[in-house]
Amino acid sequence: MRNFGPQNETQQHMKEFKRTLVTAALPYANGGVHIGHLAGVYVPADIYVRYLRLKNRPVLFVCGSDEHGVPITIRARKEGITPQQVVDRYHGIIKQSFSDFGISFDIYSRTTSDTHRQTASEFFKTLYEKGAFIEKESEQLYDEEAKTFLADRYITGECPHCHNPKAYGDQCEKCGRDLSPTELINPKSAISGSAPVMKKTKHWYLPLDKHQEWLAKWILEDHKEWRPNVYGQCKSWLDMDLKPRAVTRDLDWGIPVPVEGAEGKVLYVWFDAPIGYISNTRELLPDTWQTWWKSDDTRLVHFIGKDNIVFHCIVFPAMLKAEGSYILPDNVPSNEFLNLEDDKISTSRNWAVWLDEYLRDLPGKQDVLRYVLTANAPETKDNNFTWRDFQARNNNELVAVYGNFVNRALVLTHKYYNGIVPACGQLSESDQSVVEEFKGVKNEVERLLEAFRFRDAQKEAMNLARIGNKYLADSEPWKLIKTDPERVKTILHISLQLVANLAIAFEPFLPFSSQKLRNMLGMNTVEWDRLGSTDLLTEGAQLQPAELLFEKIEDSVVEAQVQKLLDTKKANEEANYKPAEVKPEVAFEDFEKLDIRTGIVTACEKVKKADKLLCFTIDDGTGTPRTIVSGIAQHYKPEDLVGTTVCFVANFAPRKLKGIESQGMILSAVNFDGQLTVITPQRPVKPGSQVG
Ligand code: B3M
Ligand code: ZN
Repeated sequence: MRNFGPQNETQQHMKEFKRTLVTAALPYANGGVHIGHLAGVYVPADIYVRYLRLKNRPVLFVCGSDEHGVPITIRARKEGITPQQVVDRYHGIIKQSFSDFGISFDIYSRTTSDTHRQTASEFFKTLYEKGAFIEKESEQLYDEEAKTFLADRYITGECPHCHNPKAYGDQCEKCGRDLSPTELINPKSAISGSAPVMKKTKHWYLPLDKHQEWLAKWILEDHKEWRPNVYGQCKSWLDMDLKPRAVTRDLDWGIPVPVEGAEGKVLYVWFDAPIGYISNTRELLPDTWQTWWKSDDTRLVHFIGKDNIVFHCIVFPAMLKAEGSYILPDNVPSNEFLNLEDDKISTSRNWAVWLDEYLRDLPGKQDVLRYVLTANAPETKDNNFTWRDFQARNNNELVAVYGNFVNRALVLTHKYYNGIVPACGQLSESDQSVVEEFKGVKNEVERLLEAFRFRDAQKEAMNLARIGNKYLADSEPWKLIKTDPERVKTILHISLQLVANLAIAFEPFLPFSSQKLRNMLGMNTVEWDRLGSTDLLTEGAQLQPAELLFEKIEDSVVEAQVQKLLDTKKANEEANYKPAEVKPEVAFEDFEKLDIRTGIVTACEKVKKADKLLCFTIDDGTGTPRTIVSGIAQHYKPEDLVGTTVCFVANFAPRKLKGIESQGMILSAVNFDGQLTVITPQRPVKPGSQVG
């Protein structure tokens, strides 16, 4: 039996709260959902909420699309449609993906809703009337032709660091550096192409410096239990001293600033978006939403990605505190990033696995992705998703451990007892120890889930299946059926109880498979508190036919996915390809020194102990075969080129390569991706013809 440690702080602390409000970061409605989003925010949040529901703790799970902000207006401009059309399209796609993957929000709304507009507007007004803002005039870049102020993203120019000519006013995507628009060389407005000028404008600022003191105490002293990455990021912000932050923008897409003299200005997207959590709660529960936001016995938990930490731990709490009637978050479990095949996930480079495409290619495999993303969750450090690992976890864990155990227990029960749960006899010592072992799993899974350690919690659930597999392998009922049939009944009885436990333990993690398994077992309800018990299925109960819970994923399936990514990479390289710089001038006489000729390849073979070399025999028209060794073995099979007319430098000084004397050099072109193609004449020519 394993040793289960004392309950940790979080678990004890939980008990003071009557209800939990869980929010998941509002995704920007300018693209779909990819595996990075799912792994970082939505799967862990969903596991947590499903768990709390199973524990019968009052919980609300709130999310929605974030539909304001400059990137949406840029997308709209690029596509020649309105920002509203952009967000309508993506809101639908995002909502569908979440529902397909079983992310069980109580509400998924949007920040263009009337409720949100009203809630955010009132919130701003309250702060304004309380004098919680400061007003400041500043100089900002202005497009005189388009008559509009320019968001940093709307200014392009040359990067002062890497000289990328297409850097943005806030960032250079080539070298990754953060920039400010005034640093750009030759800045231009992305709207009219004209050079922007400086113009005065007034904005409202949240003076975070005035909140510094209580924030520092609240986070650094009272919330030491926050994840180290979250706590550490907050600490470094606080150490740098907080500064006032503008909460309004000169933009025509967003919620109008509800005060006089603010025409043409909207709330900054990061001011209105977190209020979206409130608006969406209010939309769902128009009469009782305040219980979830304004009573001290509600626990507020924000699930977010690491790039959102400062907004959720510092800016939004300062807004809530300034308003005065709201609770503050109790925890902000933020994940690090998930990479894809060792490269940063990127929407603009399309380096991502999109959920809608995943389901098109791998229909019905939602739980496999949920499982792999949790098993690899970037909880403490950035992590990597690879298709090979995806396949291995499916085949070696879901199929070989979980699915295999379930299948063996069910198939044997059908074979020996027509699918009827057999009676349990006297427990042997080994039965006892198995029963003891899986009793402990419940506490352990709960302890880990309440500490937001989803990866380890899922491992514990999987451990139940390992216990089961080992139990069957050790007790070998298929051998005992002839000699000791009574004993087999007990073994299968216990195994089936274990299977039923698996359906419960995996319910928060793999809801689709749990449902399928429960159907096979005839379990209509999931009673989490009975996890670990041995009377989940009653003797004499009829089981449904066994179906496979998971299927093996073949090499060809993951190879196709890898190929899809390679194609993306190639398309990106192609899009970014620039021909190499032209070399310094040479005189015609120098060129004339080279004797380039054509010849026909009469034989070609691999050079032993050299991966890159092919040895060619060339008919160069002289009657004496010419040998040329060329480094193109990775681009051609030897037989591919026999019979082809190639061009070669005929007066190259002979050189020895791997013991073979090479008499010349075959000409080839290098593609942008490094692929070599030999140069052949466009019309037939005699071997030995001069090229020039
Ligand atoms: N829309 C940013 C993001 O997706 C964002 C979060 C808002 S949560 C209030 O990174
Ligand atoms: Zn740069």
